[in-house]
Amino acid sequence: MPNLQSKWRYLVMILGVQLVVMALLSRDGYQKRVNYFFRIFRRGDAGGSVRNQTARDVYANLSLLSRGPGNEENLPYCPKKSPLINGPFHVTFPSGLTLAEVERRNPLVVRGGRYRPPNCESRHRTAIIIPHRNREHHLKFLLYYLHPFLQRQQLNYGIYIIHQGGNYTFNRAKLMNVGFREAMREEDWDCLFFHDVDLIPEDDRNIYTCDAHPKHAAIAMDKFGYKLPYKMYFGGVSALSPQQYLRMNGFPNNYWGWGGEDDDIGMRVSLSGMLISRPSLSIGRYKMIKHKLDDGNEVNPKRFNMLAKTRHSWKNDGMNTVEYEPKIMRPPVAECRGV
Ligand code: BGN
Repeated sequence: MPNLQSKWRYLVMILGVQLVVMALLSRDGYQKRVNYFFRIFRRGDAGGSVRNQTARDVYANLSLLSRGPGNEENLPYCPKKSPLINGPFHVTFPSGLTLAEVERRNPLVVRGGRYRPPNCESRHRTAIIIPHRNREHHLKFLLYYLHPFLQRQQLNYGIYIIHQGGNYTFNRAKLMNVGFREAMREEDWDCLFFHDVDLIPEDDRNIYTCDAHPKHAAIAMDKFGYKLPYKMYFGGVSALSPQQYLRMNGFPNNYWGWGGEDDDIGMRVSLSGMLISRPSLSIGRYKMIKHKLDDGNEVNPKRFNMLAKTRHSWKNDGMNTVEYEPKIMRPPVAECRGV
């Protein structure tokens, strides 16, 4: 039988162990892990199920919009905040979706993927630039969601698909430079969104207009657990005004294959004296269409060396050196520029 003294000793020991455990758990790293652990019990995942209860159909009520008989020259300006904004919407990838269906659901989009709000004069002109090759399957999903998403924001917009012809290795950043030049040739856009074809926005409060500094819109992607993979990440979807784009000499032309070009672009932002602006984590959310690495877009082994030289090369490689041979097509739901 333990006497009274040894009972006290046990009690003190247990209290001591508890204190040490609590001290360890309250340290930053442990706290995150413990919170994560408790969240799993509370709602099954990191926020997904709670959001889904309120997510709506991105096309809800859009069919009520139609062009009035009035004079289109004298429309009043659209309100500063669009009344059509709904917040989160459902994103799924149903089999059997066709471009004809996208066209049918977007009757106010005109040839070349252009749209203006029917009842008011938009305050913003935004071009969406989508680099593309062999991803028709992803493109139709992106267009299915992007058109109503942009219409909810009452933007005057145009969608440009920049298709890389031939079999040479894919060059995402150079295609963006081509898109910038071709889009600006056609219209005085005040903002350009550089958009991966496989990223679908999930919340229409993620407004596709430009900020005072280059914007990185894809801050929370499902493939990275809805948070930034690293602080300087600038990939997926970004937005720059023409002035900001030219100030950093556009994007690099020499990154062939996967990886590094977005880090180069992020470095150009700071090398040219600008900051990165971002929407909040709860709004800048994107779902990625799952796929394997494409043929012709192999990992670029030169990317480390190239990134090490960006601070010397950015002024000599970019919009001031881009060369290409354009071929232009105008399908109904997007403008298509092949190079
Ligand atoms: C990074 C890639 C980016 C890519 C992100 C997310 C590089 C350069 C190495 C210094 N950067 O590692 O291009 O967008 O991952 O996948 O590979």
